[in-house]
Amino acid sequence: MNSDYPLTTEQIATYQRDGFIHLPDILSSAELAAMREAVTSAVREDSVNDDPNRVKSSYEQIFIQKVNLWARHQNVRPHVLSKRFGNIAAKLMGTRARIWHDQALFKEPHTGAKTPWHQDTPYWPHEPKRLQTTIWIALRDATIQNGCMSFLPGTHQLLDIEPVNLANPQDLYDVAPQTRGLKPVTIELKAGSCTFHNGMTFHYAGPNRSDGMREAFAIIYMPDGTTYNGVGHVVTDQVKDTLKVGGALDTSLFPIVSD
Ligand SMILES: O=C(O)CCC(=O)C(=O)O
Repeated sequence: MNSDYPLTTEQIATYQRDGFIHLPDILSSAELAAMREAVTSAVREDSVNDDPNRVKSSYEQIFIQKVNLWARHQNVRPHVLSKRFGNIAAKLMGTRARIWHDQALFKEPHTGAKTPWHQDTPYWPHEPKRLQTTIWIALRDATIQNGCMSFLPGTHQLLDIEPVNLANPQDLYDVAPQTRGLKPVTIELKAGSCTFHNGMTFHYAGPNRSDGMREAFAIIYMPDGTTYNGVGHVVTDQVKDTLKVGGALDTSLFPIVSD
């Protein structure tokens, strides 16, 4: 997991122009099998107390989301701390990369709802917000039928848009009229392949209309030097006492993962 993935200067330029990139075969089949096993076991363990018969909120209907697995599950750690991914994130951002958090995103068969168009970074207690990047790894093939992702090219340049409420989404053209006329790029992924997207790029995933779980694992990176602005977030709220508003997010929960 620490061997380098060759990234060309064209790929870096494409990412910086569009705000996302598709990188095929980021994992060997053995690495994919190990990651799938680690992540699916962690999701299973973290779900033991969830009542399967509860009425799900509209947010919970989008996906099963388990955050920061690496901090609780030994088997997930090496995947999240992977230098291969961290070095790609650093090259795309143009700075050293720290982990912000990871998340399993499992869209349930038939019932998994669409993930509305949104940007990510506005939800995060970070300053500045321009470069954060997410690797979204397909643990099973991600297809149009089971809810693969789509991106709006160039929208990472839109820095002042009101955050979309994922539970009760506003119309994309109301929050970001500048996106009218842009053509979404939909990317189906083979298991073991990934996309990277800038946290400001508008993205979307369709509902899961298939018989199988859409299993994805995302690792989110922030540039070294990103500071904490004190806004509430599930990752930082748990360690609030160790953080200073205006101070760098540089504790052991946010390790450097690039050379
Ligand atoms: O997995 C999904 O449906 C959406 C993922 C997403 O929004 C993200 O990784 O930022």
